[in-house]
Amino acid sequence: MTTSQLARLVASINSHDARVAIIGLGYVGLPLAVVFAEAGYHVVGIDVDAPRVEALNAGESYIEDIPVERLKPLVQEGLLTATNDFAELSRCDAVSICVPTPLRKTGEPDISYIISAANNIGANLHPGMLIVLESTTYPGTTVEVILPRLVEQQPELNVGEDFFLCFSPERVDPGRTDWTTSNTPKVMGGVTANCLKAGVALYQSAIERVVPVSSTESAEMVKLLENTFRAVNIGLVNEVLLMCDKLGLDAWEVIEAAATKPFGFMKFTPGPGLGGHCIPIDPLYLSWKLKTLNYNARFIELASEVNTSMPRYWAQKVQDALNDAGKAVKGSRVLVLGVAYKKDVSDLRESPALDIIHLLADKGARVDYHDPYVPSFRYDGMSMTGITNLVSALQKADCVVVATDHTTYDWRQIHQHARLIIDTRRAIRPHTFEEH
Ligand code: SAJ
Repeated sequence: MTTSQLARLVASINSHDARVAIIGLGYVGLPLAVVFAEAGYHVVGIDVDAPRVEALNAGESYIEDIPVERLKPLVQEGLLTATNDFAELSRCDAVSICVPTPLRKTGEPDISYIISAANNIGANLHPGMLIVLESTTYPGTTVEVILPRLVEQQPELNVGEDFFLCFSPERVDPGRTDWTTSNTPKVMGGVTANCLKAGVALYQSAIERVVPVSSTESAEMVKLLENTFRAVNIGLVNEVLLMCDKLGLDAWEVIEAAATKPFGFMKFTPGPGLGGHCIPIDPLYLSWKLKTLNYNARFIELASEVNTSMPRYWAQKVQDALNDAGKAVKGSRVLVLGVAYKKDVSDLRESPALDIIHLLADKGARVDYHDPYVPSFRYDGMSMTGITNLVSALQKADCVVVATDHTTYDWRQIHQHARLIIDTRRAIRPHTFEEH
């Protein structure tokens, strides 16, 4: 009786002879490559970005979560190599796809990176191979987009017998050290039962807990629920801010007090809007898919409407505050503190701080910014260089806007030198400065 391809693959996983490829060496792919290499596999990182490939092969890390002292030994031992040659896949037993899934300008999903990866894998598909998609995408992508592109190039191979296809959502939270790739539970769905067995066998050999679900579509939906949960709850607290404004209440006080409830409540905080390349985008993959099924995902649409309205709300707050001080926005000096999309990161993607800058500049304000993580930027048609002398800029500004509450800020100093502050993060709590 011939040994099944599954048995052969599982044997190579158990003996750690399996070669594992990771397509896409970003904040998801590189940590995953390191985790598999640390588990003892030979890992081939594949990326189209030549400088990244070069850096990795030199043992240099460009991802904050992976310090060089973790990466270098793996490269030196030959357990981790990088290339831009997809033909390497023909020598690999497993491949995880960790490529971006952005939105097009039209607001529709852009799965071009997934399609490119699927075509490259299809060209190198061989019996016994396991393919795991990790990129966040709409339910159905694995079966409707990846599978056909594998089978069309290797029609003699059958999924679940000759090769295995799974979806396993990434759960990386950049900058986090308590929950990492190896200790965060990993959901896994397979196209067939054998596919699931193959995916679980590989991932549980390197990750503490693997959570099997009944299909790839279920696994795809799990991730979208996780991020839609965040987008909707952030939208809710932003609307709580708008309501408290009308009621003359302090939204942060209300939320802090509600958060003392030890059960049945989860704290989110209002802010300048919704940034990052995940939370503002992933739920729209789900609402887009549901539209094709003639269903309107109302919570997602409403949350997006509220969250994207926040920069305008805060720009209006600046205008009102300057007006109360007898100043027009036009010609006023406004200093924005923090342009990254959230604290303690340098990532600008979808940052609402940039929308606030745009809106104020359009009203004629002279806008500067300071961000310890972003000395200068060119993004979305804007290019600015941050100010370096913070105290002097605080004193010169007619209004200071706290957009990103980086931990390194000295809020007492900011409170002392700024004549007018619009604080979108409630980072400054004067009562904590009063000498007791
Ligand atoms: N935000 C608020 N109020 C909140 C929480 C967040 O205004 O109470 C804002 C943030 O400032 C930011 C945006 O929402 O602009 C998104 O923040 P986030 O931390 O939810 O998003 P990401 O993209 O940094 O990371 C999230 C991960 N976050 C956490 O679990 C804390 C996680 O959901 C995923 O690993 C990641 O998205 C992803 O890759 O999907």
